[in-house]
Amino acid sequence: MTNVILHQYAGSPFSEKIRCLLGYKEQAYQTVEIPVIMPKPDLMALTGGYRKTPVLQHGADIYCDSGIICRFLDGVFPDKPIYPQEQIAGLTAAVHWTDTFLFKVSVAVAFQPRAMVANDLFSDPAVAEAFMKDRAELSKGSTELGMDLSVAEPHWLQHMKRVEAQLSSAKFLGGESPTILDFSTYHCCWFVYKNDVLKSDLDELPALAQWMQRMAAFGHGEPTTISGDAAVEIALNSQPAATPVTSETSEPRFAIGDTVEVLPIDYGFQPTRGALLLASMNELIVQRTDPRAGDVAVHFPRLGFRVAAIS
Ligand SMILES: N[C@@H](CCC(=O)N[C@@H](CS)C(=O)NCC(=O)O)C(=O)O
Repeated sequence: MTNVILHQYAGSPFSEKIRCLLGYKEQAYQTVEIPVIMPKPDLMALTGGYRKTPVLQHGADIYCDSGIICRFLDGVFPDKPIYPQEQIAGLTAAVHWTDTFLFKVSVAVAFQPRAMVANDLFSDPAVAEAFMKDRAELSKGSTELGMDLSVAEPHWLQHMKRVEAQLSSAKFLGGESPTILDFSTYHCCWFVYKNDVLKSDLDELPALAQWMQRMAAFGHGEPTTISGDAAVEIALNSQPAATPVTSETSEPRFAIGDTVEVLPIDYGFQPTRGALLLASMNELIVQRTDPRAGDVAVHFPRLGFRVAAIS
């Protein structure tokens, strides 16, 4: 078994994308339930700054962002591949739009006032206040998370109708079998329609509702929970598999070995600092040494991240 550890929480849509993929790939894996809001000390020991959810760990290799996590999982569990090469440019663009713009739209739709009554997160005012404060911190300096419902709702409905039309003639968005676009679209739909108040909107979208059932039927694989501390210990007792690669670079401003910081370009601007190991078309890797986790290689997707000098 390839021992992967998913750092996640139950209500996280991007975690659902990964759980669903691990279900499709029929894999056993370990999970760490991480806090929904900061602080996340065990996660920080592994990532060195990146705070979003989910993160995947394989020994001392730490994968930040569902984009690189899905690529890694598809590589180590190659049965039922989800990145058909003959569609790769269009697919990558569609997935990026879905994980950024459509996700932002889905957040506004899922958190609309009529849906809040059925949202457990907001039943305790103190918890709700702490959550809102944390998410304000997450989106500090960014305009990428907030959208008015009056803008979001029509965009959501238009896309759901397009998805309905496409799924009326195919089992999956990828055709006969799912591609990464199915998993990206699914987590946005899951986030909106898991709310009982919004679920009835699916009555108008029967092909989409059936596709959601097909995606849900993949299950979540076989997860076993471990503590955050145990996961940090696993990193400490492992060596990163990633090694420096000088043969290709998507970052002409930096050389392999330079100390840099890597951070998302949309929101959650907490950087991870370390020595650049790889800057390829698909991936960035930095190596860092943590007092608790030891030497770790932290992986990011190239798309949606930037490399900067440490000021
Ligand atoms: N581009 C990231 C987005 C991840 C993201 O925004 N996750 C949300 C939860 S689903 C998050 O990090 N929220 C703040 C937190 O969990 O601290 C990915 O694909 O993994």
